[in-house]
Amino acid sequence: MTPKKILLSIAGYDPTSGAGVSLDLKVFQLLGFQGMAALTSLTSQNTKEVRKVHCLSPNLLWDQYQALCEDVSFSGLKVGMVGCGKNIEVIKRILTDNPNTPKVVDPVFKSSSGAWLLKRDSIPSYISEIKGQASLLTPNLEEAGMISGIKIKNTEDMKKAAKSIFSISSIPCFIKGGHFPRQMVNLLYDGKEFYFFKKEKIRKRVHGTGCFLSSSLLGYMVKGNSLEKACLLATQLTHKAIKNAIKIGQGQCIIAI
Ligand code: PXL
Repeated sequence: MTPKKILLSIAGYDPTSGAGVSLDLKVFQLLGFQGMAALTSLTSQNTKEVRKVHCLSPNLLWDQYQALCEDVSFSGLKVGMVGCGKNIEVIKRILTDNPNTPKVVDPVFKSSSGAWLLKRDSIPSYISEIKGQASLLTPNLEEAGMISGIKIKNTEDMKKAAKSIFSISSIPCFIKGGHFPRQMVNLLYDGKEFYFFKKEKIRKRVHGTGCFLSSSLLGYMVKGNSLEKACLLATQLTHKAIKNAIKIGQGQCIIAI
């Protein structure tokens, strides 16, 4: 039996398992990988609201990473919620420690229920610290707007924002456009070309769709797909997951896999 490839999620813990490391681990498993995780933060939340973010210390994050990487090698890395500005430097160290590994950075700034998951004033330093150190950045429309300073209302604005994010970060950019009111369109900009990925809009409030899209993207990249093909496959899988999402509590639906 060939050993399973290992993917590492560096992210926060959501006790509902609707987002964060526990969702990432499920997505990695779904795609045939062994998932491992290093926690940046714990949250207190339910399907209705995020009540509190408890950021873990940079030393603890580094310790978790060190223990794993002294033992196993990772075929891919995903960074989700950083938790607080003081973890940015360790995240950068982990990314630079894995120069030839596919790395997806999901710049998670806010929860779908509106809570800040990384303070606004840490955003510019986060992007400049990780400059050139990942294979793909996966902001949603609001995050892409915050990074680029462009208010995104349509697909032309999306292109401008993707170009600007690439020039700021030196990282290819996949903007998740699930939050447009009338259409669902994602955009990849690899530094040369734009690729759009469209699906019909599903009118459902689902938690964790951004995490799902980014971790499935990493999985498809590590399976050897081109960036464009990985974006297509991840868009399709996420669409299916949203269709199948269930209302398990009193708030948003969660992806049940
Ligand atoms: O969906 C963004 C997100 C990511 N990671 C964690 C979260 C959330 C949103 O609540 O709690 C841990």
